[in-house]
Amino acid sequence: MQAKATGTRKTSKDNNLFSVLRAGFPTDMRACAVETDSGLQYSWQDLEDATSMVANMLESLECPKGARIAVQVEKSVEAMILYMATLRAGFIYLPLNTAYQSAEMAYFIEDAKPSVVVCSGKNFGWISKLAFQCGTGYVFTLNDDRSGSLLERAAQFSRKHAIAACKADDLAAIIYTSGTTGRSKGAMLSHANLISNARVLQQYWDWRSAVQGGDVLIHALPIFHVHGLFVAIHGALINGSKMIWCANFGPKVALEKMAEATVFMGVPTLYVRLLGEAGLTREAVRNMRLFISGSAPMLIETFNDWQSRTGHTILERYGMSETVMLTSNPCKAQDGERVGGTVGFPLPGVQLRIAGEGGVVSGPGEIGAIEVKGPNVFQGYWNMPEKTAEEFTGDGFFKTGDVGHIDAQGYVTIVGRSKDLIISGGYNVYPAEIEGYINAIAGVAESALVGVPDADFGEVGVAVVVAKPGAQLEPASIIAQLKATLANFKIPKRCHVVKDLPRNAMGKVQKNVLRSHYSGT
Ligand code: MLC
Ligand code: AMP
Repeated sequence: MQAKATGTRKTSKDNNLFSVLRAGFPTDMRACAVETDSGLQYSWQDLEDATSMVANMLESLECPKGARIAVQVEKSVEAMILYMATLRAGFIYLPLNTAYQSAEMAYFIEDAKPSVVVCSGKNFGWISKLAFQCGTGYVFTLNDDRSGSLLERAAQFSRKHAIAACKADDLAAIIYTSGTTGRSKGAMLSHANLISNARVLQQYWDWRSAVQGGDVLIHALPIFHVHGLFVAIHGALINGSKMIWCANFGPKVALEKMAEATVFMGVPTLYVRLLGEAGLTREAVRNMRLFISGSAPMLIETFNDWQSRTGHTILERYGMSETVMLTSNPCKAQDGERVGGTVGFPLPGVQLRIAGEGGVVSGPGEIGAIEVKGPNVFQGYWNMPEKTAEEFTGDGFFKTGDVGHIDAQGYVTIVGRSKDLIISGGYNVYPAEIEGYINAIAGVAESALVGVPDADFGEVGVAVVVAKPGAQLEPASIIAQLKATLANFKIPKRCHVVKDLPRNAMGKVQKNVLRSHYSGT
């Protein structure tokens, strides 16, 4: 595992990520902190009051130190307030994708054993049953219209709250990422991990204070993954910058909001969809300072089209759940140019190296496994010490599972992945998990899921399935059965039933053969 930073054992409220974000709030607490696409306004004082009330409420439950607060709710400002309040009270936030269905939720709840679960009112019946069976003490509801038992209960609590003291390496959040074996792993991120990354990005992306004209962020991403939850929210809060809050991404609304905003963050699909809008012109984005893309590879055509349509050069950056942000193309001219197809330089404090067959490679352009070390690198996988140990080198570098190279100027390019992973519209889909579900369908002998290029989502899954002797399989029925069980983004967009799967001399399925055969089908 990675070496621990010094001073991590001291307990102080200054180690709490919430303190650091709170210190960024502007002096004028009446100013607008968040404006929603439905016209609601929240001042900085509203955030201070509401996070205090929810934090007091959470503390009143007398959960043990290190308790997990698992949350599966639709995007709302109140959901962000719940995240901030969890930090404020010193508990561990565990966000869950709203697309997860019961089998997926059962796994997370059984694995993480949260003390508190917060879900949408419409899911209370089945989620509370699951949670209480696993020993969860409290299940609250929170809806995107500000109704639900969480806020009703919090309304009875004080607007004053003393931020919980913690150690720097105490956990702030657990982010589940699927695994190549099909079992999701909870990446444990400490307050220090998240604080270091938020501070580095504030500097590197040159966030402007109110005095410098004041950045305004369009927040259009989901808030259960690193990109929307940490990179976007922390970026705005630590800088005291207003957020324009979109409950869902819609290219028309996002484009309209650009007249009042300066920063936009998106996965490549969001840029592809914005490029589909005739209204995307230089004039429409004249107020914008910075467009940031990440979470998935961006096609060079998208990068170039954006430049010619808007006059702006997208800043591509690279990160992951286990490490938050690792590299970024330059923001300020003095740091260099933004080069399309690359993910830029390692961020200040991040060590990034390329490991080849015989050890660390030194020559520019040599391709190998990307390994990283730094104050942003996570504390390990929840309840999986052996898996954690496997993912670190002897000298404390984390093996990202991404493959790339570094050029003579120091720009990092990702060329592929050693992990069998499909990234679709910025969501990760692990073939092993989906194949497990397909193989469990009656009449299926075996299957393979491969990622093929897609103009909208970048990559989408295609399932190739072999039937047991005598069994009749219908692709539509396979898809329908998967839809009944799995999160929607994991569903293969197409399914083919074949006689057998191509294998190499070792008997291993040749996914590259399937990928090229089914591309464009
Ligand atoms: C939705 N669908 C998807 C999908 N999203 N299928 C594959 N991949 C996806 N990402 C399904 C829907 O269920 C629907 O299926 C069909 O595709 C069309 O849906 P849609 O209406 O077009 O989808 P939409 O709701 O508009 O969502 C698309 C999207 C969303 C791109 C806005 O996927 C999204 O917000 N992605 C961002 C993910 C993200 O934040 N990633 C960050 C991870 S952090 P059907 O069958 O019902 O029609 C990370 C680290 C880092 O990676 O570096 O940042
Ligand atoms: P997640 O597990 O959801 O955090 O996804 C992290 C993975 O997304 C990384 O390991 C990369 O494979 C991929 N990724 C993130 N940013 C980029 C990027 N800018 N370009 C290519 N891949 C990226």
